[in-house]
Formats: sequence, C-alpha cells, structure tokens
Amino acid sequence: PPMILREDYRPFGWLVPNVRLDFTLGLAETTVRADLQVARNPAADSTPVLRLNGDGLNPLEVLVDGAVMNSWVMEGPDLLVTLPDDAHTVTITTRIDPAANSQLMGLYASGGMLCTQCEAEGFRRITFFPDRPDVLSTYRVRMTGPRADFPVLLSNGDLVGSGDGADGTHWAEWHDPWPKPSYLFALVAGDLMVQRDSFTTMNGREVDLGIYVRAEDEGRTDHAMQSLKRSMKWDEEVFGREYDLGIFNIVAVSDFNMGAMENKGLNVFNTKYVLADPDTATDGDYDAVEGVIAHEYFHNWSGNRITCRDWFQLSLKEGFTVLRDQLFSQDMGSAPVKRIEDVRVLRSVQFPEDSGPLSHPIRPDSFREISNFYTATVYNKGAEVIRMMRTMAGPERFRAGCDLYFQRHDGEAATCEDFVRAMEDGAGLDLRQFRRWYSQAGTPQVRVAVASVEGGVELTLSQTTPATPGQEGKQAVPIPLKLALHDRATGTLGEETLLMLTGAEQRVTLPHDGDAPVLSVNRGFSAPVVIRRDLAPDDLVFLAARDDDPFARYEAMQDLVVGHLLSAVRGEAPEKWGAEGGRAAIRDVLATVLADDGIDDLMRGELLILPGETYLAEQLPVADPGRIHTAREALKGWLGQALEGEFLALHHRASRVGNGFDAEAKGARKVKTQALVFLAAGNPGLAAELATAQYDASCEPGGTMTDRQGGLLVLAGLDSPARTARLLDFYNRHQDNPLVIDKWFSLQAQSLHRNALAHVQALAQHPDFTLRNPNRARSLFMAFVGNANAFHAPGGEGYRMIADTVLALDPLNPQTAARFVPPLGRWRRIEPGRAALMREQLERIAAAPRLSRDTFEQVSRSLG
Ligand code: B3K
Ligand code: ZN
Repeated sequence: PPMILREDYRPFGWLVPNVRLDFTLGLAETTVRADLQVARNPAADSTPVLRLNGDGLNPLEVLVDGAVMNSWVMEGPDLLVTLPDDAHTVTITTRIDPAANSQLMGLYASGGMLCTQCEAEGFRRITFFPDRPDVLSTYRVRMTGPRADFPVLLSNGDLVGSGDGADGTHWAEWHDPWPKPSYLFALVAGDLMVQRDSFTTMNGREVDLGIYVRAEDEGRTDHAMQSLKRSMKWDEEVFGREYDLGIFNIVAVSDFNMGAMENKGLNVFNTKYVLADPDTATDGDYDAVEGVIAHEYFHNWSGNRITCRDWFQLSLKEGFTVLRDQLFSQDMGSAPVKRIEDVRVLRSVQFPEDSGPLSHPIRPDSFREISNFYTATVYNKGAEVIRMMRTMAGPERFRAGCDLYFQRHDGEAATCEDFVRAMEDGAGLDLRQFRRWYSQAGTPQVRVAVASVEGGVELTLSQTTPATPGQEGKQAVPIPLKLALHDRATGTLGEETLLMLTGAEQRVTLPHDGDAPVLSVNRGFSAPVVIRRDLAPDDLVFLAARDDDPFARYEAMQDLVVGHLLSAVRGEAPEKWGAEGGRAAIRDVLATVLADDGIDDLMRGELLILPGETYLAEQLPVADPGRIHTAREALKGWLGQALEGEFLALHHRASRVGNGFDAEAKGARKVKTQALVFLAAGNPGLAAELATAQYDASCEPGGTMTDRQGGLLVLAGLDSPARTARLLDFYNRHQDNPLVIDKWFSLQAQSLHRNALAHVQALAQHPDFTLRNPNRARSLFMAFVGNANAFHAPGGEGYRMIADTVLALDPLNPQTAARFVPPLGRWRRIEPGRAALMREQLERIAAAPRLSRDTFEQVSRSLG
C-alpha cells in the first residue's frame, strides 16, 4: 500500500456543491442512486477527469446530465469519469450488501438495523464519491424500505417529507442545509425506541432531541439525555457556540468500531457510551457516557462547522474537541480529579506510544491507513498542546482566540496552521516556536535542579526530546511550567508562578525567604512532559501530604512510589530511600491521606492509586515486566498489612454511605473497592470475605454495578469458593445484557489470579464470545493486554494469543484487528527474552498472506 504524504496535498479538481442520495433499503441488498452536481474548482488545477473514490463497489449505471455514459473507467477501486464541460450532474447507481459488511465501515447491518460509519473513508463503500474532507456538499437523502423492518428512517439535518409506498414500504426524505464532507454523512434505519426531549438555545430556538435505542434498552437513556442538554448549555456559556439545526438525534448501535461518531445532526454511538442505569453501569461508565456525549456534541462546531482540510489535520478537530470535553467534565464534577484521570491516561497510553515505534507528531507527515492515526497522540497529546496555549493566554484570551478561529473559518475545511494563526491573532500569543509541538514527535524530558543562592534559589532547567522514528535531531519546544516554592520547615506554601522554558537550558533566580525550599513543579500538569527532579524522599512526603495543588500531591505520591519500586526492580540497596527502603515513608503518607479531612473521597481515591505496571515499565530503558509486577504486588501486600486497620475502617465507613450518585456516594464507592485491593494483597482471606459481602450487598434492591463489579474484580483475583459462585451469579443475573457480559469477560481477563491467562484462553471458547462484535473482542483481549503480568507470561503464550487474535480478526475487521498490534510493538523496551518472543509473533503476523492495509502498516512500523 502506498505512503500518503502531507506535503502532497492538492485541492480537488471539482466542487460538488449538491448531492442527492436515493436508498432502496434491504439488509442484504441496498441500492444507492447518487446524483452529484459537479463543477470545476477554480482554485485547483484544471482537469476534465473526475476521480470518484470507491471501495469494493461496481457502478451499475453511470449517467452524465441524464444520459447514459459508457466511457467511464475503473482505476483500482476508483471510478474515473471524463467530463466535457465545466458543470454537470453525474448519476451513479451502486448496490451493496450491508449484512456482509463485517468491517463496520460504510453501510452495515447490526442486530437487524442498518447504520453507517463513514469517518474516515467509509463513504466510498456506499457510493463513488470524492471521499476527502475538503469537498463540502449539501445533502438531500431519500430512503425507501419495508416499514415492518425499518419503521424508523433517519439521516442528517431536517426531515422534509415522509409517506407510504407500495407493498408495505414507506419512505422519508432528509435535507441537511449545512455543507459537509462525506465523512459526516449518516443514515439509520431500524426498529428503534426513542426518548424525546427538547432544548431551547440561547437565542430561543427550540431543538428536538431524540435518543434512539433497541426496545430492550428503553429506560437506560436518561443519563445520556441529561448529559446532552448539559453539553449544549455549557458550549453556549463557555465557548459561545449555539446548535444550528432544529433536530439533534443520537442512535445507539451495539456493533461499533469506536466510541461514537459526530455525523451532522445524527450522532451514532456505541451502546457503551449511551446506555446507563445504576444496576448495569458503573460510576466510571456514567462519567464516560457524559464525556463522550459532550465530545460528539462539541464536534458540531469543532469538526463539523469547521472541518479538516485533509486527514493530516485530524488533531485540529480531535485535539481541540478532547480539550473541550475535558474542560466540560472538569466543570461538571471534580476538576482536580478529572485532571488527574486525564493525565493518567496520557501517561499510560500516549507516553508509551510516543516512545515506541509508532511515535508520530500530533500532525503526522505520512500514513498508509488513516484509521491507524486515531491515536492517543492525535487526541490526547493534541488536547494537551491546545491546553498549553490556554495556560499561556489565560481563559479570557484563549476564548478570544477560539472566537476568532470559529468566525474566520466557519464553513471551511481548515488546517492546524489556521488554528495556530487564529490563536496568535485572537489571543495575542507569539506561537512561532510553539508550532514545533505540531511537527515534532516524542515526549520532552525536563530536568530541574534547585540550588540556594543569596536571597533566593536558582533553578536550572534543561530539556531534551529523544529521537523518534524518522526524526533524529529534536529542537527545543516552549514549555509552560507552573511552579511554586514551599517551605518545609515552616510549612508555608509559596505562590504559584508560570515559567516558560524555551531554550535547551535555562537558569532562573527566584526570590525566597528561609532556607532550602521544596520545589513544586509542573503543577496541574501544565505541560505534557516528563519531569526529572532530584527530590529527597522527605520532600516528596511533604508535597504528597501538604501541597495545595491536588495534582502536585498526586504527583509526589506517584514519584515516591515509583522511586521505591524502581529501586526494588533494579535490586538497588534500599537505604537510598530511607527506612524500610522507602516503604515506611509511603505507609506514613498513605496514613495521612487516609486520615485527611481536607479532601473528599474522590480525591483520596486518586492518591491511593499506585502507579500502573505500564507506567513503571516506561520509566526504564528496558523493563522486565515480571520483576515490576512482583515488586508492585509486594509493596501493595506490605501496605495492606501495615495499614490493615485503616483500610478495614475505610471499607467499613464507605460501606455505610448510601447508593446515590452524589460526589460523596461516588467517592465512597471508589475508596471502598480500593481498600479491598490493598487488603486482598495483604490478607487475602479477609479480603475474600469482604469482597463477597460487598458483592452480595450490591445485589440487594438499590445496589450498584460499581460495588458489584468492584467486589467481583477483587474476588476474581483470589482463590476462594466464593469466586466461582459469584462469577456464575453475575453471569446469570446479567446474561441478557451484552454490555454487562462484556464486564464479566473483562474482569476475569484483568484479574490478578495466577491462572488469568488460562482463564482467558477458556473464555475465548465461551459460547458468548465472538470476534465479530468489537466490544466483545476488546472486553476479553484488550482487558487481557492491560493485565501486564498475564500478557507478559514468560513463555510467550500471551503474545501468541494476541497474534492469533490479530490474524483471526484481520479478514473480518481490519480496523479493530490493527488496534491489537501496538502492545506487541513495545518489544524494544522489554527484556531480551520476552522481546524475542514478541518479535516472533509480529513476524508471524507480517508473514500472513493478504494482510489488510491497517494491520500491515502497524506491523511493519513495529518491526522497522
Ligand atoms: N470522529 C470519530 C472517530 C471516527 C474514527 C473512525 N476510524 C469519533 C470521535 O473522535 O469523536
Ligand atoms: Zn472526536
């Protein structure tokens, strides 16, 4: 497959101002007649040839201005039509088989309904079209189908007509007045229930809201609806963005490759991000529903009204929209907790991506398959880059920059450069050097040293960015660092200041009274960098217990634990970390955190989370996953014993809080299961009893899935007669709910049980398991990959199982198959024995015949 380069961008030779689509719907046969009004693009090189992208399509008939034309040619999958004049109507008829579409791209069948997924290049599987985001058209869509099978017929925009046809058919016609690229087209036809509501915009316009689900999911859409209304209101208040159609519909689909899709006026969602009720969804699920609903809604401006010129600009809409959804969630719940969660995701997913073979800039320079670039780098690092602009400008000036961007580029297909320029002009920032964040891959490493000088302290800051594939020499990037100097002796907390590190090395003197201050740096995680600071354990203890920035407290806690664990993994003399090799210090801080009345349980829960195994591995040039696991479990067990009384008391206190959805109840549920996690490592017998009791209590009326799943997850890691019984109970209780059965697969795949690998092998043979449903495939195998100790089984069985999964899934669903390759691609950073086994599996995949473009690209980059 060819490499596509960003620098090769050229505008398309033809404009397609209007599109008319006429669908005759059937699950196994749908006929599509497309009328494309085309005109030469004055802004492009002139060409008589209209190249229309296709993927697996044959033209049944081609008309030009209503007359049959037979001189078309196919070039690979594309249809080429040579046109005599400057403007024509081209009509093409195609026929597709949605039921046979296992890739879930284009028009496909899911549980008896028809739906579409077009981003990035799925529209070309429906009809021939210039399937690129810079061709904007208004769409008129007519659907005809059997009323009994498809009582609901939806598309983008407004419903302009409907009626009955012959032989039990009916039809509907939709018109979307806003010009859009083909990737935002959507169609849904099926037997669905709807929850309706309405929203009045800031200018008093009524918007009809609808959430469509299958009959069995009725009653689980309330949280999604409330989240939608909150998102609409928040985007008006915080970004000044008003919705622009009379209808906003959401449809939940159970077979879906991603989380959701922002099609204009008709968002299509994975059921996982719509459905929620207390008996089947955890607190985490509720938050995820709210966040994804917001994300897709926010795309209406950052993505739809202003779209991307080409797919290299993907972060223009995704990075910005992730930042918008993060800020929204910060406002809806606990801002510090949300920030910590977002940083944890960035560091455990994006940092490893950025330090491995798949590293790429947030605006990539090349790709073979764009689906492979919907990454944590484009999304989450992209969001961090825009967040830094906001930090440098402050919220008001940042808003002015956003306003200018929306005003200047409304209705356009824009570039990241357009966004940066609008920020310079609107927010008054000089971003000349800052642009490097868009072009340079890799995570900057910042070293900070503090020395006392007359009247203050001198900070020496330096930065380097490690080489990444295709980018050897790196340049310095501007790094906004929020910092403060605290006084450990007096306990006085210093004022926060913002310092810009712009050069490779920089020295600054800061005033400070008193001796030897403690530096609190990268507060709030003001920059997406790795900080290397040589803080003594006592200073980390002080920050973890006392810093006024919640993120800095979390960070100090993490650093303290990371320092202890890495030294254990390296087999270093423990004295460096003080009494008990640092364990005593960790125990004491945890005790402080457990007793601290100044924080709520949601925040306490964050401070109790030990750094994950992937994050720990990332701290080492070459990691031994077995040693990391052993050291981490040993610390957890020691803490579970040392603080057994405290954790028991916590579990007891939290168990008496009610089952509500307020912050107190959610916080209580979070720390309750965390207490169990520590106790399970320290005193398994006691923990098994408590976990069983927690599980059983959660099955009483009003009990929550959060408690049930938490109890069962802990129990699944232990050897106890209750383990089998409760796993069976959970299955029986929820066997009719696929999303909950996904949890049942996941929690066994994630469990700390020493036989987890064998459990996963057996579960892959379970009658409910299938690779055809992406949620189910991920529920078992992605959860397994996240279980570092099981995935990295020394004999390589885990690697083989994932490679088998890739090979089995690739012919069915390449997009989802390719997502399982990156975990194997980490081999260079793993100890040589396992590295060889990982490589072997990558080579086995590479050798398979007829690999998809998606998997081929990921495997070859991983081996390269
Ligand atoms: N824009 C979609 C992503 C679709 C990707 C398909 N390969 C979801 C989102 O980011 O909102
Ligand atoms: Zn998005």
